[in-house]
Amino acid sequence: MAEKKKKMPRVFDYFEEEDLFSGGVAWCAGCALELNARFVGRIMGKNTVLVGTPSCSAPVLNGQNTAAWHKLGHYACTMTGVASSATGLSRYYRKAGIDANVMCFTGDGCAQDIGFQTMSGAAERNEKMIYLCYDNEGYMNTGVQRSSGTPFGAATSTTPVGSAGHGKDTAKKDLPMLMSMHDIPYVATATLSHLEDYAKKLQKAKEKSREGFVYLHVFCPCVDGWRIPTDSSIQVCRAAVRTNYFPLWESEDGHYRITHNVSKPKPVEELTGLVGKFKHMSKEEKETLQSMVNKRFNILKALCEGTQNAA
Ligand SMILES: Cc1ncc(C[n+]2csc(CCOP(=O)(O)OP(=O)(O)O)c2C)c(N)n1
Ligand code: SF4
Ligand SMILES: [Mg+2]
Repeated sequence: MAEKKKKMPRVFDYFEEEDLFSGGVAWCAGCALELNARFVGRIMGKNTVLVGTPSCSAPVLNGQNTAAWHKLGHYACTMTGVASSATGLSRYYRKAGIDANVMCFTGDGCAQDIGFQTMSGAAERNEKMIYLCYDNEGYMNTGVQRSSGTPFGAATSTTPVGSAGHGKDTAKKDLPMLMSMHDIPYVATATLSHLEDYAKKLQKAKEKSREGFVYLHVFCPCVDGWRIPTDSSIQVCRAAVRTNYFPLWESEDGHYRITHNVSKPKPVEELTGLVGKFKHMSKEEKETLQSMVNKRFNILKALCEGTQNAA
């Protein structure tokens, strides 16, 4: 008898899982980080320990006074040592025979800059853990300073628009690509407008973190720092994908694959027009940003083609 085909879960199925966060939490209205954390909790489940750092996620992950705001395990860590602390936790759980997902859950400022050294070290050692970076493209919790994840042209409190400058004048660090060069079992990008794609990647992350280091990079708009309306975060995520500003891809055991093909990419202006931090940009500056986006996407495409049939 033919074996019954396993039904793939659809995204709505995940919303039947328990929401592990309480109803009222200390994130700004419309913050993509809230949807992100709730979604991650639903898919990762209660046997997950989040290793968090000072950031916009900290007030919620830490809880208030004696009350917790979620039902996940949580270890509050320094920004510099998050991946080393997670290394200890992961090794301990395995030694004690405890089945747990150890997940660093940090902002871009930690992953791309302050905690980069220990993260890169843990990846090189192929520690069995997941590192999830929610990328809101700056140090939001301390007042919207630029990080190396801030894109070219964006206005922040340390790259202001005025007589001495016109937003950030260097490119955004391509951290997911950098992490994929560590030769780790799994790297993926995801965002909140494409939840089915994101869910699959979280499921895969769980499996692959039993083999070694997994890196997930999640595009996560900040309504306050980006100066966007509170009901527009998902629209901004979608525009980032449709313009190839933030392509959705994965690298599994060194095989790169675009997981959501955009047949006719829109000009990057479709994204910058929605976001206050880009509003001042001149035609030439937008062209520079567009050529940066094109260049990165061509590298990704070449990697996908080059590794498709590789052993
Ligand atoms: C070693 C260290 N440097 C600086 C800080 C101050 N600090 C606290 S939260 C924060 C912002 C973190 O930015 P990010 O990781 O991107 O998270 P977000 O606030 O954007 O969610 C900074 C710089 C710190 N706590 N530790
Ligand atoms: S400042 Fe930005 S990232 Fe932080 S809670 Fe508010 S909207 Fe979210
Ligand atoms: Mg940040």
